Amino acid sequence: MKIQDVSTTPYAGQQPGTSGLRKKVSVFQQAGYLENFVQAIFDSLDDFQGKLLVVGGDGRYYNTTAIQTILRMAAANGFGKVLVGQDGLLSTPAMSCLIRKYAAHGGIILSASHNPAGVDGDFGIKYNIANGGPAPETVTNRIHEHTRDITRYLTVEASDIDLSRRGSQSLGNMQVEVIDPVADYAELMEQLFDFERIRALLKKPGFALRFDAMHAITGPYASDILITRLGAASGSVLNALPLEDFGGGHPDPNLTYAHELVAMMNDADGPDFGAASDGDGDRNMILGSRIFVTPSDSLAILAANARLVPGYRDGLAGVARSMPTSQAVDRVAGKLGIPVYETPTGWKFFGNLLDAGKVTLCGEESFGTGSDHVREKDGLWAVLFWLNLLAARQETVEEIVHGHWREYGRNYYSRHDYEGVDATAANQLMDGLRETGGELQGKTLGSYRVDYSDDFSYTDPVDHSVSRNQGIRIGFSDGSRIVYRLSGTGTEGATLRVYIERYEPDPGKQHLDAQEALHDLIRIAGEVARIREFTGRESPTVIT
Ligand code: VG1
Ligand code: CO
Repeated sequence: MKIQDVSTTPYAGQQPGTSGLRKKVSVFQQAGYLENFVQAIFDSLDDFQGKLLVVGGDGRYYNTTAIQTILRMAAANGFGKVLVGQDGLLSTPAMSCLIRKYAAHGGIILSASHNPAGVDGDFGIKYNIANGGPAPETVTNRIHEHTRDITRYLTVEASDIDLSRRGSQSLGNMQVEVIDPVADYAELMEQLFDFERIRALLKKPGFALRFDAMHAITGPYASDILITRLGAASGSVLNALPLEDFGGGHPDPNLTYAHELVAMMNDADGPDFGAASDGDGDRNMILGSRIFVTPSDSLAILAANARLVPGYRDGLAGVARSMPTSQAVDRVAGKLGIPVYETPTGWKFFGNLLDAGKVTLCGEESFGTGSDHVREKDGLWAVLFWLNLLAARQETVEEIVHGHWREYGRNYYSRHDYEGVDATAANQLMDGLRETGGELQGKTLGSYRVDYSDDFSYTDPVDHSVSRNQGIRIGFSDGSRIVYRLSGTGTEGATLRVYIERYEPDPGKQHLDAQEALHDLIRIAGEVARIREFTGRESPTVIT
């Protein structure tokens, strides 16, 4: 094997965001751009000679090109073996499952998640460590440092690996094994959930299910698990074929982008259960007949009912949620007498808590839910959890949600996104909030009294690392909250996210439309941050 030492110069801005490095495809296509970042990953790792690496992506444009480059570089850098999904496909949770199951040194995921794909779309790359989870900030910072003074990368001259053929091939001294992307993941799901019972539910006359894979990675996973293994009707999985441009769509499972499914579920004769996942398969949206379950409520409901599911029969050690996620799960944890942890946005912050056995379930308001079965959020896992609950409780989605609100109260919740705003203006808005924030305490805004206002800072309870500036919080004396932060996953301009929450214990007042119930707080949020003034926008681009 002849190793080539190729000289290169650094590219600015190769800093991983909330979830890996995401840029336009055209940026990744620049000579040496991908190679620099991959070499920086390898240069930041210890003791990987002869070890196992897992590689795969969400099937978007540039996926297989990038994989061939990475395979050659992995061989040149001294990995012993690489597992790669057939046709280069692996969902993010399946990647996590494989790293753990085969004790790999780590994995490289090619995905920009729900960001649009195609020649003019986005591409992304992310490194996961040996526990199967996203690299923590200590590692991503080290990778970024390496990208700043990189002078060379290593590769080998070799022809492309045939990614369509399962089995072993060699690339220099390294072995490449092309594997079924679904099988190991599906087996793990069979261990956690009561497939027998779900099968019986799906067989019930009149019970209909629709899963929208949005032409992204979950198509093959959903078809295998829901149709082949669980016996759902053949038309149950929509848009099942992964396409390089995701069919021109936006595989972000929310009320705006999954409108086709939402419309179907709102139909009087619509299905009983609906769900969708995102580009890389780690998100989930849950719908019942004419009801949308907010991700924050979903997390709380899964926690409250976990003992009904075989994998969680013994109960939960604790739960964790990202800071902007609603406090609904806190109430469940309170009742169960288990701890709840509040982390910054991004799944990488859950890894230490899961590894230390401090939490079993965790979730984010951004349609992410998961558990200690892997170290990523997991879209299909959440779908199976819900199906298991429906089967065990013999209730509809609506009955379960309404019953939950009656018992715990309802946390009205909404997130308003202002996408693609001017980055300078967005930063000025955040700076303004940081300055005025301190003066708000004790003040009254509308009918709400400010209890605290701060810029969220997190100290990891396991390794004691500190992450600052994770979002501005304004907390009110009745438990209501407004949170502001800028997105760390976008590739154009800035995206301002405003999260609004209000608690309603009275069952007689729990059935308002969320926007209506949060009306006053939404107005306050706009005024305090002077959103219109800074962004020039009258209203958000996406409301969830
Ligand atoms: C968003 C979400 C965050 C999530 C991240 C990655 O980040 O808010 O909760 O972890 O996307 O999800 P940001 O920085 O844009 O708010 V995924 O499905 O894109 O891997
Ligand atoms: Co995703």
